[in-house]
Amino acid sequence: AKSLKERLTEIIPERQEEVKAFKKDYGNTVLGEVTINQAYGGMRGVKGLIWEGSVLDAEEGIRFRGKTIPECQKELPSAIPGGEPLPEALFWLLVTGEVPTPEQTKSISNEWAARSGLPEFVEDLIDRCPKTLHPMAQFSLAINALQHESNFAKAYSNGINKADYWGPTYEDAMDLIAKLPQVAARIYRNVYKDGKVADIDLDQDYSYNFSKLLGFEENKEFVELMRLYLVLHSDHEGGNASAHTTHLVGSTLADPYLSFAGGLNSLAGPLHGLANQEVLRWTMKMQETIGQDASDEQITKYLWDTLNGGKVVPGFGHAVLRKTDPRYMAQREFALKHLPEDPLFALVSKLYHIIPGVLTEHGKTANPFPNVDAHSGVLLQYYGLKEQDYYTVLFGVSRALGVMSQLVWDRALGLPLERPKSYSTAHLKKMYAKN
Ligand code: CMX
Repeated sequence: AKSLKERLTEIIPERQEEVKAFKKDYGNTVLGEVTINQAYGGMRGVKGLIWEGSVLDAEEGIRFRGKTIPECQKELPSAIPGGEPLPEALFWLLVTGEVPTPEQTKSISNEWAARSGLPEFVEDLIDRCPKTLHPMAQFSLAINALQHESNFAKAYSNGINKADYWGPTYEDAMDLIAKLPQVAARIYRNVYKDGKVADIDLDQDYSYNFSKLLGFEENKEFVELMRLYLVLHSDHEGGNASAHTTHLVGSTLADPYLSFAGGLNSLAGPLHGLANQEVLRWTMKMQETIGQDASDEQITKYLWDTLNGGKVVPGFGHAVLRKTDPRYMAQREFALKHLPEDPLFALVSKLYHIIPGVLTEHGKTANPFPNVDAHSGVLLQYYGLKEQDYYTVLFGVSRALGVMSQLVWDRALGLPLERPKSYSTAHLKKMYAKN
């Protein structure tokens, strides 16, 4: 069977030709128009990006290379029969558009384990961070430092031909993904535990090893959750802040490490990835304030207090989605299967039924339904990974799969420096205002 790089070497010229021919026939086709409201409104709905791995539909949610989450769960190789799909297999799918065989999936597990070592100075750097530095800031810091290892940066300074950019980008992408569990687990063990990180098992899969480094591998269910979690958070087309930032930074030919660090910094914002930490905090605070067995009325009142305080209800709403996020549903299914009796899950379920009505009545949000972040915390809590400030780091490890696979395609397709047009209000008024 072919390795991922061998398969890519075959596919890339075909896709390059495909894009060339498509652009030749349709290059001047109008994709959309942009209103002044959209320019002030975070470019919501503006069509202006290419993203190969996934496309988001407002109603049905994400598809990875055309496959829904339940289809991925059915078709991608798993570690145990009928179990959750392996993130290795999803990465192969995102990169190639093809479902890998179990052997090909295993080859990625082995490769990531083999590439996982960190340079000593990066370990030292993480170890010297104060425990009070947010885990996401530590994560970003460490990824920037890993730039020291970049094949792409070295090849560029040695004068690599444009046509060959994708090769060292791919090598960096594989190294970076491989090293993430070591970085992320070191932060976890330093901030919350004894600072000791276990050794990777070279024959195990990525999620097992990440769980092992964190100290959770003995619980098989937790390892399965990790596999599902790393699949679900991987990719959500190109316009979300972490994906777009990685792509934008990468478009300057900054190497994959610098690009991904940029993506992590935007994931660390509370309107994006940090929402998973905020959800749990908000839910626990609610429990503290109105008690374990609060009535629907008490919960509703608490919700209105949040909204009237000028705050968002974390984990609900979405810039593109207009229905319940299928990533939320996949986690809910997992909870129904593995922790149906858990009191915190019961509360999360209750919120799932109450919040959309309240947000609808509030009348502002375009989408009152839960997103991915509304459910991840309760699962992690159940298995004892209780440190909320750490949750976005897990999101970040997963997000690398999507953004790194796209970065390889950015270079393979020769996508240029991104540079959209902006205007000042004064200039826009001069262009359009009647008087
Ligand atoms: N609670 C309260 N108000 C909300 C809301 C929520 N959950 N979601 C949206 N709104 C408000 C917006 O703040 C906005 O108010 P203003 O007009 O006063 O500015 C209004 O409703 C319209 O916003 P929208 O068009 O529905 O949503 P946007 O595309 O602007 O923003 C998002 C999308 C996700 C930032 C927003 O829904 C939000 O803040 N949700 C809570 C945070 C969250 O869960 N983020 C995680 C998203 C998934 C992820 O990236 O990880």
